Amino acid sequence: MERNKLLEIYYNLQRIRKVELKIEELYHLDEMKTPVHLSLGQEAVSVGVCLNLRKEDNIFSNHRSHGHYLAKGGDLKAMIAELYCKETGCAKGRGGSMHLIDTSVGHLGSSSIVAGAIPHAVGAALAYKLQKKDLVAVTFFGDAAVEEGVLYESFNFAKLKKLPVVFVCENNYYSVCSQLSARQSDDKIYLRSRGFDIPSESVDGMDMLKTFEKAKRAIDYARSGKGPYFLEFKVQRWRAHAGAGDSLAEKYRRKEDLDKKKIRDPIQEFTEYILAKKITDKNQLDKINNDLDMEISAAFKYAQESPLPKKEDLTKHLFS
Ligand SMILES: Cc1ncc(C[n+]2csc(CCOP(=O)(O)OP(=O)(O)O)c2C)c(N)n1
Ligand SMILES: [Mg+2]
Repeated sequence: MERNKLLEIYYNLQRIRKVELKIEELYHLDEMKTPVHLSLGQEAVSVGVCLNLRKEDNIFSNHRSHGHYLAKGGDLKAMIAELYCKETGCAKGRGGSMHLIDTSVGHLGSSSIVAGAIPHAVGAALAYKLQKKDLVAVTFFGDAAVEEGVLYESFNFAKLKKLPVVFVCENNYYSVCSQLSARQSDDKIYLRSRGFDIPSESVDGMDMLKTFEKAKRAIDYARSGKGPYFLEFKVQRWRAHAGAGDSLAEKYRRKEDLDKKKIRDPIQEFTEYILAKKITDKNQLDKINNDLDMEISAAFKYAQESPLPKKEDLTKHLFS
């Protein structure tokens, strides 16, 4: 991979990581009046998928949405302002963390309804096909969405019409506090599309390069007119299901999730790789990180200083 691409990946990974660490740091102040679902540990999937997309391609996301929004190029200030429920937020303060949207960069929205955004992506892909556009739609969802019937209806329709849609499952083995093993008879989620004759793969989502490569292949496949593709990324959710802090962790986590030796960091692994390959050096990475810190501080300041929506406007910009 080219040097610039590797640095772009590093920048995007660190941007998501640092933004979420800052959210976590400030969340206890209770100024962000929104639930938050942090994707710390899962950053490689957002980056690997979105950096293979064009600006005009569309993504559809779920409640764990910050990484998807940022990697697709969503405006950072507008995202943080949305978390503070301010008028300058990307959903004008009406949506909060689970309803991020930035149509200018092809992020057509997150939905808090588990599996809710899957048929939206299929609909977008149908539109591309009817309009003869060579665009791709991607839908991100978690392992709990595999328990929703609409996923299988979407597989069926996408295959029937040979639509350019890539289904991306981030399998972190949890639905809130319920382990996958308590909900499904096996963990081979990638096999679920095979009954519809949709090709699929299970990928180590903690491995940045593998994630990028498999996402590229799936997106190229869909763009070339061959039809839908399904990717399951196995990832680690480092934090609580929602909020900041995981006081219940000991009660519901698998032993291996609590074993420090088994916890992996996709960013650390990737950083070690680019340093070992002499793609960059520590000084250059420090500069990237300092610039990110400044950008993120400015975004929080902007959000904190932005006005709340006016009382008389509260019923505007809503739809159902
Ligand atoms: C249709 C529906 N059922 C239940 C919920 C409550 N709920 C919110 S998040 C969640 C678990 C989601 O787990 P998963 O899809 O694996 O994503 P993760 O949180 O692990 O990223 C549930 C059950 C919901 N939002 N929507
Ligand atoms: Mg999950």
